[in-house]
Amino acid sequence: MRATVCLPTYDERANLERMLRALGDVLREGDRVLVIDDSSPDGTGELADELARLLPFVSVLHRAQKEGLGPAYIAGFRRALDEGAELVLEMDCDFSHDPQDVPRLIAAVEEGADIAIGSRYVPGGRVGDWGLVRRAISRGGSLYTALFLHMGVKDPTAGFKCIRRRVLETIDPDTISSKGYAFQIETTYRAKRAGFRIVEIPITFDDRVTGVSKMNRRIVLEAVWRVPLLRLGR
Ligand SMILES: Nc1nc2c(ncn2[C@@H]2O[C@H](COP(=O)(O)OP(=O)(O)OP(=O)(O)O)[C@@H](O)[C@H]2O)c(=O)[nH]1
Ligand SMILES: [Mg+2]
Repeated sequence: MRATVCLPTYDERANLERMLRALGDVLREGDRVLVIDDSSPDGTGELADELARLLPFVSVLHRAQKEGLGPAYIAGFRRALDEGAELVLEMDCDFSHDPQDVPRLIAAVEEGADIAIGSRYVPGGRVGDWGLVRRAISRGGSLYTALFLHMGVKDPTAGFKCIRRRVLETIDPDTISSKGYAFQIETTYRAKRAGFRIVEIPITFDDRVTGVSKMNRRIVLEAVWRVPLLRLGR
């Protein structure tokens, strides 16, 4: 099944080339990478265009402004589906997600799952060099989500996923207004409620090596108020 890796970028100039080449090493004939850049001030978008000329499996979607991960992914999903992808992947461009794990996520869906989540919190999964505060926020977010949504997913805020085309066609991501972690929770929740089969594949998650984090308080607080609303079906 043909896969498209959606790779949202904002100021990832230092990571982009190495990431695209690493993905090129693991992807199969016909698989693609779609860089979704929100006019990064550091020129990531222009670099992506240059790399797309060199690497035939790469395309670039330029967006006018930074609106958060959710809107970037929604635009990317639409493009990937229009271009015929059977599998759509989500992945960060900061090497927190190891490109070497991509084939395992793809295989899980090809073997029958509807969504494969690269999970830090199932046996065999781990978080590398994150500080105590980030660990606490991430763990707390997982427990909080479990309390309200009962999805049986150990890592509901994970941003490393392989999603079957049919799932995206069913859950209508265009109507998801969440921007940050809540976007990840909501996509998985909609899929679960629609009866799709979700599996978690253990991964090691490492902190970004270069570049600056875009995580902020607003992204965390958005998840805090949105998760109970999801439960209420709003
Ligand atoms: N297009 C786009 N990409 C974004 C936006 N915000 C973050 N990204 C990208 O999304 C991925 C994840 O963002 P990070 O800054 O690593 O956020 P995080 O993983 O929650 O935080 P850290 O663990 O601290 O790195 C990276 O590839 C970012 O460049 C955005 O508003 N638009
Ligand atoms: Mg990151």
